[in-house]
Amino acid sequence: RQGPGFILWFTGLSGAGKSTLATEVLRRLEPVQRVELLDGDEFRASLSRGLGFSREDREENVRRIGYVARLLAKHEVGVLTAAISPYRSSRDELRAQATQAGIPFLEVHVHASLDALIARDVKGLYKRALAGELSRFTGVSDPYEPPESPEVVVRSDAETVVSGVERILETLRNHGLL
Ligand code: GGZ
Repeated sequence: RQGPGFILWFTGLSGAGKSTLATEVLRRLEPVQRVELLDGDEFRASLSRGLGFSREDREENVRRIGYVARLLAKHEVGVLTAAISPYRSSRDELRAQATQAGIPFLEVHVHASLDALIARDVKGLYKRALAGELSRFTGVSDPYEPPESPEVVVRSDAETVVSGVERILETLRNHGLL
């Protein structure tokens, strides 16, 4: 079975679990739908190589991810993206462009408290940011604007990955995309 294309846009702080959730949703969709995951980290090593973390560079990175997402979704691919995408205006612009192209755009806010992220700190980035060794680190020394009406909110500090994944799949079902 091949469903329609869509963009499932994950947004949230570093370490909140965007990639983990997106990877798991991808795995669940693969048997029934052509799917692709566009990860911020991978983009920054390829199409967005050389971009830094200024507002301009982040917006450019997000625009590029959005552009590729639209190309794929136009051809019935279910596209999952996992980038911090901290600016509301950037995300809203992508939503408008997708909507105009007839592509369903669903935002997933992956949320955890800063305390939880600092306690977890898998990559040690928060420690470095708090020590002042990383400038412009989202949530510590750079802004994050949470979405105002995301289709899904996953509280990754209060719910299991399985539960988050189920609610995301349920939302896709409710939108007739699964
Ligand atoms: C935020 C940073 C920074 C700064 C390096 N701020 O958890 P990670 O490590 O693997 O994912 C983060 C990634 C952020 O890239 P994105 O493309 O998702 O960001 S954006 O949407 O804002 O363009 C983090 C790492 O890069 N990283 N420095 N200063 N995250």
